[in-house]
Amino acid sequence: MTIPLIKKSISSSVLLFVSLSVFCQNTPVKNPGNVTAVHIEQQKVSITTQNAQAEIIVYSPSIVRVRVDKKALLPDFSYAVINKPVVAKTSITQDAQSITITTDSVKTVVGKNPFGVSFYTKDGEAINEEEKGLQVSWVNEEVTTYRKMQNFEHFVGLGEKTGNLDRNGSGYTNWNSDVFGYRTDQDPLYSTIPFYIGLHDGLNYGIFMDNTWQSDFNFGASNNRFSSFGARGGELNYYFIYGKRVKNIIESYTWLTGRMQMPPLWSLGYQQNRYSYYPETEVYRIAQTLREKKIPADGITLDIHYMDRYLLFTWDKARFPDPKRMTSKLKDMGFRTTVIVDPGIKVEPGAAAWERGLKDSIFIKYPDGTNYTGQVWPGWCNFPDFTSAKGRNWWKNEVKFFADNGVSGIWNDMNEIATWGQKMPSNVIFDYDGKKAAHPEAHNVYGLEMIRSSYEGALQQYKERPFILTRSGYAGLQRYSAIWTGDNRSEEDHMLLGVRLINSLGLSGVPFTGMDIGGFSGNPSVALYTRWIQLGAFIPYFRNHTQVNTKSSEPWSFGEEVLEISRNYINLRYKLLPYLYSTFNEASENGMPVNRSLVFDFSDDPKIFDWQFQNQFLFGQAFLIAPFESSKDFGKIYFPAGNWYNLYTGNLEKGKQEKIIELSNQTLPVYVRESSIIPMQSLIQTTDEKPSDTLTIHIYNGERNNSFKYYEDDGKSFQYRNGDFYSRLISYSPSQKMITFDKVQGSYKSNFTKIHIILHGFSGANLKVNGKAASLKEESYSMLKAISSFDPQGAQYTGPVEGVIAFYTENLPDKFSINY
Ligand code: NBV
Repeated sequence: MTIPLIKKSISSSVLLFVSLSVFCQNTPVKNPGNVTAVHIEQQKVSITTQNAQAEIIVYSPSIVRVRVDKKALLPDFSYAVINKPVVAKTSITQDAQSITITTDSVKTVVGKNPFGVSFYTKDGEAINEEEKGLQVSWVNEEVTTYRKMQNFEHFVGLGEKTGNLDRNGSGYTNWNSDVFGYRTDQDPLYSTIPFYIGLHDGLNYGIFMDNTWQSDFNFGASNNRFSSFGARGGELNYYFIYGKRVKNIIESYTWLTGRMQMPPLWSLGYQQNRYSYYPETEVYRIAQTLREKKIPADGITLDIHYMDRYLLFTWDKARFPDPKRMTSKLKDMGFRTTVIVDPGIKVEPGAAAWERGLKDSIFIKYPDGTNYTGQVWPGWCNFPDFTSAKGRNWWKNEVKFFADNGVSGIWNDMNEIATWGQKMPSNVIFDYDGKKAAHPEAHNVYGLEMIRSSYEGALQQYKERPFILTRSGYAGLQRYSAIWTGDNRSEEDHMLLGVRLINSLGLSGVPFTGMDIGGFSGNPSVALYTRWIQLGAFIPYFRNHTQVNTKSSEPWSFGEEVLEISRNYINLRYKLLPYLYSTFNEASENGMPVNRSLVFDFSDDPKIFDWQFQNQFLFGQAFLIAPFESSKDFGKIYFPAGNWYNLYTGNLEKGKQEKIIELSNQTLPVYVRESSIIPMQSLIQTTDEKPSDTLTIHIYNGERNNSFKYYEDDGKSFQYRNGDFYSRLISYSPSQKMITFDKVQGSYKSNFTKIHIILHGFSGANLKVNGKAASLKEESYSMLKAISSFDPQGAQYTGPVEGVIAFYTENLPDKFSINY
């Protein structure tokens, strides 16, 4: 039979089918195929398809988990997820075409011919759908799911990722990497958080793919059809999260992966750092100079030169003859000491830590049972297996070394794992908590399990809140540690990228974040340093750091003017600590970011994705920060909906407006959102010092209802968990013309006995406290005065129109309200 004959005898559509199925049979891309069996339980559907196994599990009314594998699903295990499904009203129905799983908030439809999973609102609006025709697919062991690109879909989050706020058009890989002096478009960087938020048509959702293998996310990069996510191995395992607002999605994601603990108060102060301060006289000189020059500070950090030849759990005794005496002297001066730790333990017979590790057999190994050896700072090293309980316990005991020497903070570096050559072999075996995993599966969680060990070790040894800092990590890292963005460069672009990285981490469940202020590699210009340190006052972890052999980078190293500006902004940071600490409380209670990309509050305003405005963020709920390159004389700012007060002049700016503003190196553009409630304290030089007895609360007039949960505790212990905190909700209702201070909660005695309320933009005519005319001490006031010594040249208080009222309240009832 000849080919033309066949062509004649069958229609072209049949021909197409024949050729497609021939194509499919031979394709290197494999799919699950059709559903062949379904087993329904209360909140779970187990599915068998022609080529795969799947499970759909309702985790909560708004969280649905999907698992798919070519083989039988393995027993459940995760380093990231800490919660099990909660009971949620669920209805599961099926017909020949599909299975429908409906909760109170989301409808999941599983197609049967072929298998595919899509998510809708209860009203049937598409939130996130399988891209028809492509399905879940495997190319060898690499598994991917393709999601239909929705109209004008925006994507944000994915943790520490370079690029734009809106990731549409970009693709990313997760493989924790040591990337010294990375480019501003480099990918991947140090940590992996496979969680993003998608937004379109007023609908918002999150996707968390819990898979530790190297993973890839594509948000319409090099294609016009789909977004996709997948991994180079393991099962497709993701959580779909539906939420009305970005905030609800972050809350659900951090319910799954955990939230930060309250940080020690000192870790919110200014931290002085360089690679490296030594010997101890140099450390004292730095501490002393900070005090003499009246630069508030709480922390000094020691980089690798404190160790004896970089041997972990040692001190270089020539440089630091009596570390305990030094840390205690520093403590007396109001400084906490943080030291760096790397995972590499030098292979050196006689070296105590290595001998102990060898004896306890806690190092990662080759399949033949010999320890893996890689080269890093100390020379050839072995590496503890933090994915084994034994390895973690070993490390926890070693951490005693720091407790014994009065060290307060543990800074985990090089934990990607970084080794010279950056190519750990694939056949290195990790315990993976008994399941055994080779390097490609364990790599991305190594850093997470290291900080878990450091955190738990510190808890065990210190009995106080530990401060842990890390460079690498995986989803859930916020439970143990703060993170900083590694080896940036002293360049304008890096300062702005740092802001986006921090904002993205905040959207990805990690509120306690920092970047090297001033830049790590290279030397910043005077102007850049100035702008960066101003910005640092509004960064959750505020640390100045620089590379070995760079110029000095302490605030006094750039001349008198820069010193004064730095001091002004660090002062402001310290006065804002009651506000910041309360904001951290929110982070620890419900996972909210401290630094909030504008998408957090204004997700339906497409303007905020504009590259010109994408670096703007809110510091907590009140402050709009507009970072610009220090080299610019003018900058364009976008005010989102609402009214905004210039922090320095009090002038009002209308929202939904772009505006060109003049820039000065004296001030960072900062605006206060209308209706904001901002508690502040008097200036202190270290958090060890008690502020004055007066808590000053600034309230800004506005059209928006607002509330702020003011929070205090002892700043160091875990007693707050037993109710030993002081908190009260302060609410502002413009429609009722009322400000309410709720009853105090908790047993902690506040640091403050007086409240000083400063109303910005209110008319003072009829102020009443609890219904009675208030005998108020009225005074004309300005924000400039409120943050005295914060006195940028030329700024004059010119608004708001109706003036500002300040009054003291003493002996007020527990709950009180102010009418105006
Ligand atoms: O320990 C030295 C540095 C440290 O200062 C820096 O912050 C880390 O990101 N560390 C990397 C090792 C290598 C630096 C080139």
